[in-house]
This record gives sequence, structure tokens and C-alpha cells, in this order.
Amino acid sequence: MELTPSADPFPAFPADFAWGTATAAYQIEGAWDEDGKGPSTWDTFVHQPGRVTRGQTGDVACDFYHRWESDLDLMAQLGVNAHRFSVAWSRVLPAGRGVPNEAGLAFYDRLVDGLLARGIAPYVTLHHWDLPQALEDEGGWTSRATAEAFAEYAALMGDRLGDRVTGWITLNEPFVLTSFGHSFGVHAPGRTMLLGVWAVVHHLLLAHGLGTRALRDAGVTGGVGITQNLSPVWALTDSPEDTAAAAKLDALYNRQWLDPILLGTQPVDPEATYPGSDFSVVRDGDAAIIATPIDFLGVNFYNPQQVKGAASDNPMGFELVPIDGVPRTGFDWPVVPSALTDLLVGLRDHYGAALPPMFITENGTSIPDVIDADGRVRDGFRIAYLDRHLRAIADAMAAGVDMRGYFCWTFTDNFEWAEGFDQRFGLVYVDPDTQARTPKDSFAWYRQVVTGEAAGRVPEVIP
Ligand code: IFM
Repeated sequence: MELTPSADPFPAFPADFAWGTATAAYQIEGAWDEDGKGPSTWDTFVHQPGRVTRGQTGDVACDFYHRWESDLDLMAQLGVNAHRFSVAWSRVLPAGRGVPNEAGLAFYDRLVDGLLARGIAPYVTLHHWDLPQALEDEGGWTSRATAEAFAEYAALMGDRLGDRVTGWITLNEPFVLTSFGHSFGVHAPGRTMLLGVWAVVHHLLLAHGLGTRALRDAGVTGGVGITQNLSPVWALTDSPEDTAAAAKLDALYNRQWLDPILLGTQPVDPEATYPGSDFSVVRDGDAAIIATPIDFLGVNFYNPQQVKGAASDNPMGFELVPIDGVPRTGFDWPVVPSALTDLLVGLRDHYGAALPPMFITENGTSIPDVIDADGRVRDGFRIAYLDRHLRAIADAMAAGVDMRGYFCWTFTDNFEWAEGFDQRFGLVYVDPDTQARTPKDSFAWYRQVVTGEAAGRVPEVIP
């Protein structure tokens, strides 16, 4: 189904709005074993047969480790005033804790300074899924020691970069790391623990709290927050079964990752929800650590979810139902921009004063981009996707929601986890064989948005 941009004038956003792009270390850096970097769970995972489409790996990815300067020059041409990147934990702490790797720290020093020199504010994610393999070998996120090691790592990065970073994001999408990586094994570390993942949930939340405190103790000048992937969950019908199913998924997907941090409560009953887990992992005082106040909430939004009640032998208590009659992305995800307005307004209404200011820390779409004979990548679907979602954010702001910025996912096409390079999300086309970069039509479109040129008129595709 076609997706078109709105024909109405583009809304004006506040002058101090953060306009950026978002990336993650494993998806772009490459240099997987260079300059003293230790292996991560993703390095291990991609080298196992059958894990990634067509055996692709992130060994080279976008070669950002070597091409960062020219990529930052391109980013400056885009005109963004902010950029979110992640640190590869095992590049700076090869064994996950202990002796730091100076070459790794120096890389992120240069990157932060390179961004600042181009007028781009750095936002740093500490953990975007690539856990040091050494920690995984000791139990990974099933072990409390990993949460403690995360605090040591946060302190190290806070000491090193804390005077220059605008925003710190402890974790990226712990729900996806738990479900894809630990329940179903389709992402690293490839565990198949199904519902027995309560320890993983708890230790990720604990790591967030410990890391937040460690960053503040290190004296960082920037704000500290966390990024969650959030979705409104729709019940297929008004029936009690479907409504209960929607409440169940909402708790698992959204609220179990927000309530403990924002309200100091856990909405799921661990023993009923995660049978077979180790429930002894929770200690007195953990809830208070997890509820350490944060300065902002990062929201990654791609699509809403729809569910119906499940058969009585389904341990999840819900069944996903496709959302029909809407455009679909390259991943076959439904495109429903108004669901983003509903999500943001709903968060404000549900959490009230407990909700800090929010950023959209990821939003974007994969499509099967091609370079045309004239050298252009005509990604009109992506332009329409971004246009409609940005207007949805403006609608939420008009309703009084405190939004501080937007980070488009993503700058360059990159290694999309188990799909390798087969799903392209970038504003810049990357040929993974030659590493050639080609800005897509969406690059020129987004430049008009981030520079404010688009406000009050309909942005042109090619100005
Ligand atoms: O590429 C990912 C990113 O790493 C986390 N959020 C979703 C993106 C698209 O799948």
C-alpha cells in the first residue's frame, strides 16, 4: 500500500529541539578484533552457522571505525545538531571489567570531539546489545555480576567523556535483548530460555539503576536516561479475552520496563509470568536502585501491536494479530503514525508527573532501496514515513507532551542484526562491498526538516 507525505505545511518545532540520527556500535563500526578490542556476544553469534541471513557478519559493517571522520563530515552536511551512538563495551573493557583498553577509549574520545567540532551534540548509549563475551561466559545477564560490571563500565565512560556528552542512555531496548536474545535465541547471545528469563529482566533493570548512579557519581554534566522500545497494544475486539490479552502484552512490552524505573513498582507477577526462572535474584534495596530518578526517557517507536486472547494452553496469554489495511515496511511492519501520538499522550496520561521529558531515540523504516541509473535513491516511502511520524510527534506536543528531540534511525544503511545488510534503514545508502556512500532523497528531505527550512511549508523531495 502506498504511503505519501502530508500536503499540509510542515509544523514548526522548538528552536532548542534536538534533531539527530542514531546508530549502534556493532551495526556500523566493524574492526571487530582490532586495536585490543575483546570479542562481544555479537562477534560470537555471527560466526556461528545459520545465525544471520546469508552468513553475513558485522566484522566490517560500515567500517565506521576507520571512516568516522568522513562520515561525520557527511553528517554535518545533513545539518543535524545531535547524534546518538553506542560504545562497544568490549572495545573499552575487553574482558568486560578490569583493565581498560586505551586505544578503544581514545577512539570514543576522538568521536565525541569530532562531533562537537561539527556542532553536533553527542548522545551516548552504553549498551546496545553487544555484551563482552567474557561476561557472557560467566553467565551474562542471568548473573548479578554483569549488572555490577556494567556500573564499573559506566563509571569508566563517565570519567572519560562526562565533560562533553549531552545525554547518556544506559541501555537500548532491554525488552528486545531479553526476548530475541534470551527467550527465543534469534539474536545474540542466542539463548533459548523461553519464559525462564526473570533473572535477565531483573539484572537489566538493576544495571540501568546502578549505571545511572555510577554516571552521576562520575560527575557527568549531561542528562541520564534509558531507551525503551514502546508500542501501544491494541485488543482485536472489546471482548474480555482480547482486552486481557492486550493488558498482558502491554505489561510485558511496555510497563515492566517503565513502572520499576518511574514508579518503583513491578506490574508483572514474576512467578506467574516467568515460570522456571530463578526468583532468588532480587535483593532488598534493588527496587530503590532501579527507581533512581532519570533526566529523560528515550522512546524507540516503529509500529503498534495487536493481540487477541490465546488458547488456554498458550503460556503467553495472548496471540499476535497482524494489523491489516495499512502500508507496510520492508520488514513487513505496519505503518500507523497516529499510534505514536497515542503512545506519547498515553505515557503522559499514565505516568503524569513521574514521566521525565522524552526524546524519540529511534524511528525510521527499512525499504528495499536501489540506486537508479542517474545515481539517485528515490526513497519516497521513507520520506513519507518520517513526515507522518514527525507530524504525529508535533500532535503530541500540541497536546502538551514534553518532547525534546528526535533521532532518525539511522544515518547509514548498516548491519541489521539477524538480517545483515538485507534491511536498509539509512538516510545514506551504503554498498557493503565497496563502502561507497550515496545520500538518498530522504537525506535532502531530512536536511530541510532539521535545519528548520521545512517549517511552515511542504518540504521538497529534492530542493
Ligand atoms: O536496528 C535496530 C536497532 O538496533 C534497535 N532498534 C530497532 C532497529 C531496527 O530494527
